[in-house]
Amino acid sequence: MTDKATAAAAIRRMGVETASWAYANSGTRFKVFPQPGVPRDPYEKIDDAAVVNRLTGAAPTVALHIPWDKVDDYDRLAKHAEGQGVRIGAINANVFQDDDYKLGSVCHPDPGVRRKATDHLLECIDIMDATGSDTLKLWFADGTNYPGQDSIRARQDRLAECLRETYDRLGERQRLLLEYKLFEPSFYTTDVPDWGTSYVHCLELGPKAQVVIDTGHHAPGTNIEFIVAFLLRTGKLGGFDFNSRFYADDDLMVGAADPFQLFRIMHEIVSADALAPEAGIAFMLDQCHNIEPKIPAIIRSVLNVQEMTAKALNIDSGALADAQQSGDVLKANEIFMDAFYTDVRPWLAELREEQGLDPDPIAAYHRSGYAEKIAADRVGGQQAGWGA
Ligand code: PSV
Ligand code: MN
Ligand code: MN
Repeated sequence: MTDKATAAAAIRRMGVETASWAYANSGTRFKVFPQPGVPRDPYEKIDDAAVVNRLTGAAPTVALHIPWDKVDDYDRLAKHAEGQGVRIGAINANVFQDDDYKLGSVCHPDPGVRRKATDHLLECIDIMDATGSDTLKLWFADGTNYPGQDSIRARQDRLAECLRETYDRLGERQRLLLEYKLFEPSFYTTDVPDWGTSYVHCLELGPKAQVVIDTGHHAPGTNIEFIVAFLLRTGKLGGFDFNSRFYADDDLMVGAADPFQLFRIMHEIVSADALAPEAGIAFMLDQCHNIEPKIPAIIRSVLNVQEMTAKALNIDSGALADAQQSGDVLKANEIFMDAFYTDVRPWLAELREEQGLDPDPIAAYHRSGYAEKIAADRVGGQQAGWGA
């Protein structure tokens, strides 16, 4: 078991990255229900992210999505973030919303479309340079809908070529994270459908390329913590897009559908000593708050990650190792479950008070008047995906 002081220090240092698009209006393909007070531009998204960080003390960075967060002056945007006490996190590229991308982007059969897509990825690295971001996050909607539609193998070659050009443009302290997703929007083949495909491309590219695990992007029943353990062991885990799923890419709040899974994932992180920021694992949220108010939902998500991490830190690792070594299956499982069932919320509330934070960040948000203020000030808030 990590001693209390060490566990407290680990929790205090852990940062959860929130996503700019989660502060904007979102919905399903059936309906977007607009909410009062949502940001009208990237500056206001950063303002909301800063509120989450101030209340939780645990969300120091915010991811951008280009071109949804396109601005004229990225240096100014980064300075605005800094002034609000947060930093720009991963830059998410978007090569899925133009008409040109109907048959794919970096895997498209037309070299002209691949050029356009790759140029966008390079532009995202320029934005990293301007904002101080060290992470390029790539998710490709590429794939096919019908057998015979395109060559599966040629598409892999095209992907590798575009990734190579992008990788070679990365600066010394920059990296690329390649995200996989089982299906959707393509339904027959997806060009990066699983961690294995992502892993092999990252391996070919080099040390600055790593896999990002979006917890919602797997087949039902997939053992995600196994993937976490495997990638950690090989130094190829770059981070997470956390969210919850009941069916597919539901993008619900992390820890809502299956807190036990989140605990198991965080146990792999803790036991591999990969929690500290120096380990380079990005704990990002990739969620959409379609019916619940966004800022409190994001606060709740940050707290859920914190809670399952605290439980993982609470595992009696010495006793667990002994039980494992002696083959005491029941004891090992009991130790594991004990930590999961132990309520760490009072301890986390104490920690917050020690940091000068409100022990209940959601109640503090409701008391702050911020929701009323933005509802009055901001008229015509953006939809996630605006301008793209
Ligand atoms: C689409 O599934 C997706 O949710 C991916 O997870 C990306 O990370 C995100 O959109 C933003 O592009
Ligand atoms: Mn994602
Ligand atoms: Mn997704």
